[in-house]
Amino acid sequence: MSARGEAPDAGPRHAVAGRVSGLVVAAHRRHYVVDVDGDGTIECVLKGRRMTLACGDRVDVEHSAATSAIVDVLPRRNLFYRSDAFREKLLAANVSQVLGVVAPDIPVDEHLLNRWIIAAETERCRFVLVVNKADLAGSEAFAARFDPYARLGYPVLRVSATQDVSPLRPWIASQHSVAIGQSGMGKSTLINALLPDTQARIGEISQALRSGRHTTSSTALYRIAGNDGWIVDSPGMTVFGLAHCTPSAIEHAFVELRDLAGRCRFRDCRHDTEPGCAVQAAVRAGRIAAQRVELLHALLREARSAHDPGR
Ligand SMILES: Nc1nc2c(ncn2[C@@H]2O[C@H](COP(=O)(O)OP(=O)(O)OP(=O)(O)O)[C@@H](O)[C@H]2O)c(=O)[nH]1
Ligand SMILES: [Mg+2]
Ligand SMILES: [Zn+2]
Repeated sequence: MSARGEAPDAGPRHAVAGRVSGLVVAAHRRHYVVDVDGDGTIECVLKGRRMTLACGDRVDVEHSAATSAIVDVLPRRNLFYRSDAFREKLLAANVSQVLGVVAPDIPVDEHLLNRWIIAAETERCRFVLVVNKADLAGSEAFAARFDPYARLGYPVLRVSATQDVSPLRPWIASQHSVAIGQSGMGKSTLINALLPDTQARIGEISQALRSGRHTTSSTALYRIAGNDGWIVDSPGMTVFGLAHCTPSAIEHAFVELRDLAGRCRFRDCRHDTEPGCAVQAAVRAGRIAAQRVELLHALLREARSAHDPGR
């Protein structure tokens, strides 16, 4: 990886030439760091323009003293990413759990948070909301704001990356997690606290010296010692496009609507003003949040125009 300090320290370099397999642990544009299972790391380029890789991908590398190239990618369980009409931003591959991180000192974009949940559901990942900076004044009242997400079934964990991350520990063991959130919520600090041995690998300090800001600029994967779990740190985001999700995938990602599937009078009900709509009936009865149904409509409008622009 280029020495711009954006990738974590690659650690001891894998020494033996030949074909080896490993795990992508850092990704920045088309440069990657591959962790050769327990035997050092290799900085690689990716040959061929068709593939794009993410942290968490398992790959084969053709390694020599002169160059190292990724020549094959193993099939993925899933790919967690965001997208708009123009491009895709890969966050991690083979993910089992998405950790959405919020904190009381930065205005939370709840629309964004809901998009993370939809993206996690569509990739069949568990979504956990991490309410960080529990040490700050007002944190308890702030955390209460997320009770509706707990009622939907999403774990809401209150932690302090600087004082106590123990409530989060049992949730990350043996999981393949990706931490996402707006900038400054404490994703990198949380990972440092959870995995102290890997602290040196977080490329924050050199970066802070360069720009004066502690911000993550590319994704990086950190293994959990003692099990096969890992956590991916990702750069802070302000948008999360779901252009890759079909309307039906989006509808299915709303957990509270699953029980109502097929209950509307019309099979093609858009849950808007149609008579006999079970979703609107549940909103009137207070069983479903009107805000979530508004979000559903906004996302469906977006998805319909992305997947069928003529409509
Ligand atoms: N008081 C307090 N401060 C915290 C806590 N966690 C993180 N911080 C501070 O919040 C700031 C941002 O933390 P980072 O870990 O860099 O945040 P990030 O989410 O990784 O940000 P990006 O990389 O820009 O996306 C830093 O100054 C941290 O020291 C916490 O639990 N309590
Ligand atoms: Mg960070
Ligand atoms: Zn309906």
